[in-house]
Amino acid sequence: MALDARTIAGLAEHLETCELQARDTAKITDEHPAMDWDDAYAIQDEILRRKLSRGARLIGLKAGLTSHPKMKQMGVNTPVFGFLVDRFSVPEGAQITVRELIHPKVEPEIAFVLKRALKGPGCHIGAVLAATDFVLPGIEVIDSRYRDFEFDAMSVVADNTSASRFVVGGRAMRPDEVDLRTLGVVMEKNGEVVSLGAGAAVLGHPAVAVAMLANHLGRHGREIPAGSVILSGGVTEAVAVAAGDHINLRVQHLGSVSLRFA
Ligand code: OOG
Ligand code: MG
Repeated sequence: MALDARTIAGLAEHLETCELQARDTAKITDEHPAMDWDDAYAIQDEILRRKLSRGARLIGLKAGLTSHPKMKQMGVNTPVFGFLVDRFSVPEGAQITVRELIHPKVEPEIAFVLKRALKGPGCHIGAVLAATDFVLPGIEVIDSRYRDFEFDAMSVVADNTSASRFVVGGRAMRPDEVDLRTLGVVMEKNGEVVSLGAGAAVLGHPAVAVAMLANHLGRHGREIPAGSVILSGGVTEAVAVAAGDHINLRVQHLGSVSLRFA
């Protein structure tokens, strides 16, 4: 750790205030170039602690920057992990008020729901599939608190990996009923196809992202709890949205899920 506890608490407060007030900020490594990975995750943990102390519930976790299209788009080439609280979750077909956000983008994702906890180190694709109750389509709404989505890996980790809102829906299927690698993903904005991909875009198999998450948590003596929803990371580049937009995500065999922006 390069930062002291007060600096970490101050940065967490700053980033969370930006989130709650829909204001952007410069990336925090500009002012704290010595910041390391442990600091970045400690800031994220402190943001979670703040939310839990105000009554939020931890409902899931996310992996991000797990596909080449996403890594290339953001200029960051390491997967990152974040948390999902109840307030981020919106119902199928929900309307999201753009004014409450800074510069939202949407990404098509494969979501996992676990029936058993997963603990690293040594977690692998087989363990993930065995512990998965079902998979389903999800749209993640990301909203980096950093100006123009300009960040590096540590800054984005501190900012809870741009987590903002998400919806899961469609048809839930057991992981042995679908081939998650060849699963086709089609995202439409206002009826036009804006991104296309297949599950394999995420680290060769989206379950690998979940295994990496379990191994990441395992290094800190933590696990992915049973019942968690896990977003495995954008399959394609994220797409900017504005008031009036309608987003529909169709995933092969898993039906579709949609969101509106107003
Ligand atoms: C970071 C979050 C990335 C994903 O699915 O790749 C992410 C960002 O791009 O702002 O959630
Ligand atoms: Mg994402």
